[in-house]
Amino acid sequence: MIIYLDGRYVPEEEAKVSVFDHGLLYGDGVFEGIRAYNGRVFRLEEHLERLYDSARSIDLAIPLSMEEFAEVILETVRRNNLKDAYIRPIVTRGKGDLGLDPRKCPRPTVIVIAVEWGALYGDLYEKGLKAVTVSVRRNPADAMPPNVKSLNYLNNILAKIEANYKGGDEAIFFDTNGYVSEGSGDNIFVVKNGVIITPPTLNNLRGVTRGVVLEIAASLGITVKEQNIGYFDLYSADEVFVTGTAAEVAPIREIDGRVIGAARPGPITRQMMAAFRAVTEKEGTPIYG
Ligand code: PXG
Repeated sequence: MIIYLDGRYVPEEEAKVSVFDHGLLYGDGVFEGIRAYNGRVFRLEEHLERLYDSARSIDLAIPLSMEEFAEVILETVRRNNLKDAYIRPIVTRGKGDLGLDPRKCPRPTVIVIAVEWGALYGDLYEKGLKAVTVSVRRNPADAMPPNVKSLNYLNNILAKIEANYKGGDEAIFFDTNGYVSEGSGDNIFVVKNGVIITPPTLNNLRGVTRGVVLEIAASLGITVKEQNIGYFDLYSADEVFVTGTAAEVAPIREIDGRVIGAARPGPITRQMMAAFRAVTEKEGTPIYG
């Protein structure tokens, strides 16, 4: 496996970062998760824009232009001979001292990892996932905005741990106001009476896949409302699905023991899954020219 690290393409064994890197010491940094399908990188520009927005919001200057970063991503996939891949660009604050002051970190660390990748949830795309709501709340936007895709994912990991103990395939977060936020690593949608509803993105990550689903719904003439939802809307939904780069469009069949709809992927969820697959098959930045 070949990793991009600070200007060089090196074997995994040589891809080493300092123990004084603030990405490790403080989770001080940002990342992205990007997919390549059949030799093309899906929504590369949108992921890069989000990476740079995340970095800007934490006052981290990425030492590459967006065009240079795009080329590094493509070259990393090429050097690993991948066609279907999960790509993880990471930018940390860089090496500093044991204090948290970022002024002690003169140079950000830039890493790109690319690995072969297939479907995340296997047969659960047919059966549907069991989701559980969790007691840990999503970071409030006035503390640690969920739109910063930061290296500090402890909030999400705590949700995942709780879901694991409760026997759920995925966790559903609420925010501190009692509104539904998102999953531990995906956005959430409910379907009621033929209308798709998803929370606005102050209390969750503005997912690239979420954006694609909104585009698809518009093109299919399905009404989408971006509005706050609560427990009641989850439990009484006709259909629920989650979206993410790793998860793609994944149906939820049960939440906290309540069966959703007919306990199998509903018609709108299926339509979105198929349409999403079609978009990933035809779009993307070519990796091999
Ligand atoms: N919300 C959160 C909190 C995420 O981390 C998404 C939504 C979906 O965004 P995109 O742009 O991918 O549609 C994400 C991204 C994992 C894992 O192991 C998942 C993400 C990131 C890192 C790891 O499931 N999802």
